[in-house]
Parts: sequence; C-alpha cells; structure tokens
Amino acid sequence: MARILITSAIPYINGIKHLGNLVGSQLPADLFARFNRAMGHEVMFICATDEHGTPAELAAAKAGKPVEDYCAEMHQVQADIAQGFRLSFDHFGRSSSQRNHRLTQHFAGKLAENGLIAEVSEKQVFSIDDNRFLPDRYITGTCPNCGYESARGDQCENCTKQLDPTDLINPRSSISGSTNLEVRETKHLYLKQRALKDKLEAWINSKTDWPILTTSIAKKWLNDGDGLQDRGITRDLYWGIPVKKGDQPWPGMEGKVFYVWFDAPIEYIAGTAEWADANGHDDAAWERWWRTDKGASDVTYYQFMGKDNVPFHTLSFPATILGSGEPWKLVDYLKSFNYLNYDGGQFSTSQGRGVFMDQALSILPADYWRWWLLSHAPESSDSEFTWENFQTSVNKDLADVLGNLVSRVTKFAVSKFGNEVPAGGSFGPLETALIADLGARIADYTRFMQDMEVRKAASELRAIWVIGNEYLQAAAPWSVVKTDPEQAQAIVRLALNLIRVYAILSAPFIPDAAATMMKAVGSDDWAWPSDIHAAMRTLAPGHAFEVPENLFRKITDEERADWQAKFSGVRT
Ligand code: B3M
Ligand code: ZN
Repeated sequence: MARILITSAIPYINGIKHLGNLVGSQLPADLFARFNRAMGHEVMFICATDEHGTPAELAAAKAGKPVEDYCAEMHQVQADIAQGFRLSFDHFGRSSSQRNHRLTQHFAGKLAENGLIAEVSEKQVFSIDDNRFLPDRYITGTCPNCGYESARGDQCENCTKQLDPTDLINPRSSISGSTNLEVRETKHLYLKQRALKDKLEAWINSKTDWPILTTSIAKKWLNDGDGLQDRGITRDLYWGIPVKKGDQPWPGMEGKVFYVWFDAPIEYIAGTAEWADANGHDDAAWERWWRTDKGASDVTYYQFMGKDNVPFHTLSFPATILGSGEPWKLVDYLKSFNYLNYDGGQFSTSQGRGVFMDQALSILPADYWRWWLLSHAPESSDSEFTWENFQTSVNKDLADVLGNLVSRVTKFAVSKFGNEVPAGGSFGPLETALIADLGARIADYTRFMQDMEVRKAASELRAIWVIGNEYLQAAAPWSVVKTDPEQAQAIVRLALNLIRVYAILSAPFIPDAAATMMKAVGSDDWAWPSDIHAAMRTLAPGHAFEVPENLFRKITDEERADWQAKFSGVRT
C-alpha cells in the first residue's frame, strides 16, 4: 500500500468556477484520488479556496459585505458545489485559516533567516482616481514580451509570462480604467529566487517523467531573458496574511500583507493541518504527509493544475520550500492541463462566458458532466466544449452503451429467472474470449489511470463497456433461452458479474452511476478486478439483485438547442 498525496490548484474565492477550470484541476485530481483509493492506497486529497488579494476585496465591496463575511459565504457556496460534483476532498480548506497564517509567516521567517529575503524600497503604481495603490492584477496594459494588449500586471494570459505591473506598456487601472496613475515609493519584501536558480534547475531537470507541457513551461521561465526574477511577496492591502517573521513583528512592514501567490500554495500544507484539526488529530497526523523527517519520505505527491498556474508551482512555491532549508515535501509529479474552450470561443470568468459549475448541476447530474469533461480533458492540446458533442457523448457512451447494458441484462434476468443470480450452464468460448479481452483491457486501463492519462483511460473504459455490449449481442441470451435455458443462465450470470466489474472500473469517472450499479447487483465488494477470472465469478448463484432505475437519460435535440441558446450569452 502506497501513500499518495494529491492537491488540486485552489480556486479563487470570488465567484464560481466554470467547467474549463474544473476539468483543469479539481476534476482530474478527484479522478486520480478515487482511483488510488480503489487500488487500496492511503490517499490524502486536499483542496481549498484561495481567499486573499484584491479580487476578493473588490468582490466583497461590490456585494456590500465585509470581506471576511463574503469569503465565509463563498467558501460554503464552493464547498456545496464541489460536493455536487462529487469531488472527494479529504479536506476543503481556506487559505485565510489561522493554520495558513502561521505557516506562511513561518516560511517567510525561515527564508529571512537564510538570507533569501530582500527589503526593497520600490515604486508602486498609485491610482489617483481610485485613491489606492493598484495591485498587479488591477493594472492592465500591453505585454512587453508578446504585445498582447490586455495583459495583467501579474501575468500575461496570452504568453504566461509572469510580470511586474511596471513592466506593462500603456498601463491603466482595471478598476476605473483611469490612466491617471502615478508611481509612489513603498517598501516591500522580495524573495531572492535568483539565488535558488541552480537548486531549482537541478530539481526540474531531475523530473524526466513529467508531462512536456509542465517541464517546457518551467524551463522556459527558468531561463527567460536574464533568468529567474526575484519576486515581490508583500502587498499594500487590508485583506491577507499580516507580514511577520515567524511569530515576530517585521519592522517596517506594518500594515502590509503577503502576496496572495505567496500564501496560496502554502495552503496545500495548511489545508492538511486543517484536516487534522477538523478530525481531532494531532500535528503528527498531517506532518507525516509533508515533513520528510516525520514520515513523509514514503509519500508520493501529485499536483493538478491548469497551465497558467505552472510557473508558480515549478518556480515560486518550490523556491519557498527549498529556501526554507527545512525538510518539507516537494511535488513529485505535476500534471498540468491546456485550456478547454467553449462553443467557438473561450470560457471566461471575467466576461461570464460559458457554463459555470452551479449552472451545469442545475441542468444535469454530476456524472454526465464528469464523463464528458474527463473524456475530453485538454491534455495534449486545448479542447472544445460544444453542445452537439456533449449530447452525442452522453447519449452514446452513457445511455446507449453503459446504461442500456445494465438495464437490458437486469430486466431480462429478472423476467426469465427471477431476482437471483441463476446457477445453470457454464462459460463457453464466447465467455472465455470476453474474459481474456477484459483482462487485457483492464490492465491497460489501470496503467493509464496510474499514469494520469485521462483521455486514454476514458477511451479504454468506453471500449470496456463496448465489448460487453458486443458480447451480449453475440451471445444473444434472449434467443438462446428458447432452445438452451441453461446456457442462457450462464450468460446472465456472467453479465450480472460484468455489471459489478463495470461499477468498480467506472466509479472514478461516474461515482453516482457506479453506486447505483453496485447496489443493483446487491454487492459492496469494490475490490479492483485485477484477477478478472475471479471477478467474473464473484456474484455466485443464488445471490440477489434488482433492476436499477434508469442510469442515464438521453439529451433531446430540443434540450440541446435550449441550453445552447441559454448559455450563449454572458452571465451577469
Ligand atoms: N487560485 C488560480 C485559479 O483559481 C489560483 C490557483 C492557486 S493554486 C495555489 O485558477
Ligand atoms: Zn505576453
């Protein structure tokens, strides 16, 4: 039994995520967590809300609420939606937790002790019309690297370059649009990433098994221009983690907070500590996941995120960890995703374009979305959501192939032989061939899941469903029963066992349908079918089963057209 630590990029608190965000981090992380639990491994799966920074302050102001209240409410909203999508976090934390305050201040203190923090008097953009310093994200301008005209002060969305606001050409306030900006002097802390370049480079170079998408982004920014830049890690804001050196005050930094991207990844650790607190465990319980001197050396740590978050996880966060000089766990495997596009354009939170998580659940249950999103995960390139494609996948894969098999088998079995697994006959050549084919395909499926090859795993699973249908078609128990009822019983017995095996294999993708299937065959044995011969005989003659409710309904052309129209505009 292995120990597997999994984190998903933590969603910003302001607003609800769209399906593109979901498929780029939380959903594939959940798939992987469910699979590893099914394999019998010990899993710790952590996510949280990313609560600090100006977007939260501004959203709270817009809602007319204190930012603390706004964040508490939005955290609950996101937690409920996560539950709606069956995201099986061991803990869904909050980056504003006291745990994260203490850990973030701890890391800053260690970095200072190790000479890796510089105090820099710097010039910062002040918006005269808005009467405030403008944080990075709230300055828009032209990217000096690629010329994109709507680059934000922290990062260019177009070329992923991490930026400082003063790098932007023709800057303007994103709050008011005002160009009436001036530069004022203020003191900030900088993390001397440059001093850690060799260590970071050696570490990244050692990751030969990482997806190309991940390492290419990491290496690009490691060697960009004059190399890795030192990064400002403090801000002039009210809402955030107060700047302290461990638990000591930091002279000259009064009234300032840490930059949201400094504290957000530390929340992966803090979220695990929050898990321990919430479950009445001591510190040792979470430290054994994170401290290699306290049991974490046998943990394998996987991170999931969209490609825009890769630089922060391959450079900035590892710089914090390495720079601390303490034995904290670094990520072992970083799975990153391209973008999912929406119906001929981009999903966009700021423009309210696309389908958002709450809207998706209001029209169809989680499994429908989980299946489509994961089977079309933007792994090797960007992919696109269209309503036609969604309708086709749901109707074919889920309703025609899987749902239909389950309902046909159980209904036929009950009508001919009653609601117990029939005892007659024995497996012949068709059954032997199916079992051999299943064994080979399950081995492939298991490997794809282990390797986080999400699309390949989905298409193998689909193929596994298809061969079951083909077998039934060929075995034709509804004809055989007329001439050889014993043989029809053997076919039914195999097919009922097949439903159980499908429940186990499908559960990471479509957990609700899997639970319904397992319940229908009257079993609670979720052991991974590594031994397919045994697995196809688990439900013995006399074992009771029932006909489940219809697993999946089809999407009609009318519904598709309705939804397409309903979600064509912009969410306000
Ligand atoms: N909150 C970006 C996002 O929500 C950011 C990720 C933080 S991971 C530590 O997409
Ligand atoms: Zn750019």
